[in-house]
Amino acid sequence: MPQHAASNLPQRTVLRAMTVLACATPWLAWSAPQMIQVTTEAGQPVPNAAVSVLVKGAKTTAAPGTTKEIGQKDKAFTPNLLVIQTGTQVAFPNFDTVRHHVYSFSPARTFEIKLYAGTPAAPVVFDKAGTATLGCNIHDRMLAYVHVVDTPYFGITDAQGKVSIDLPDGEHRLRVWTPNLGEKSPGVEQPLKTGLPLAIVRAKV
Ligand SMILES: [Cu+2]
Repeated sequence: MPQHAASNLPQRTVLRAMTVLACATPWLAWSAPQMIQVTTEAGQPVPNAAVSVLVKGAKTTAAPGTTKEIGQKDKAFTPNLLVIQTGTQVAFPNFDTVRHHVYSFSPARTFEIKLYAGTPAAPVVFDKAGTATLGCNIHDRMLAYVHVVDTPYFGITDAQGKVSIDLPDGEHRLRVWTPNLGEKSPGVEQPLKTGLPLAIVRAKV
């Protein structure tokens, strides 16, 4: 009988420790890939849509030094839509032999990188949620968007309008933004409950 009680004790302690850990860090527990599909109201898949998921308790800003990139190649931005977490810095390497002059007049992030070749020395930090529209002073047709979100959970839909995001189990808020909505729009928001093989978002985007 004493032997039985003794062998039970460590197990119970471990269980209690796991419960405490799970309660203290709910956003780390039970993360799993959640497939999401964005469609129009008529059911047509929406490719190249920015999808972000707001999870209570999750960190709003990126780890210091987080860096992403928008290159310029063949007189185009690549990618032409970048989704990043608040606090991320973006580098703008120029892979063309011609010079570019990248700018944004958007309230989310106003900046200008005057005529340059190669990689400009300093990346641009995006420290506010929202969308910045990017252009080039030399090449009017160059256009890109940096969509900045206050969550580490985000992605961009593929040709089928689908994106897989690793999410903690639970009920969250999902937000979809596309260039059609314009930079002033925060995006279309709706609830998202994890667990379905495919969460379909029908929205006017
Ligand atoms: Cu240019």
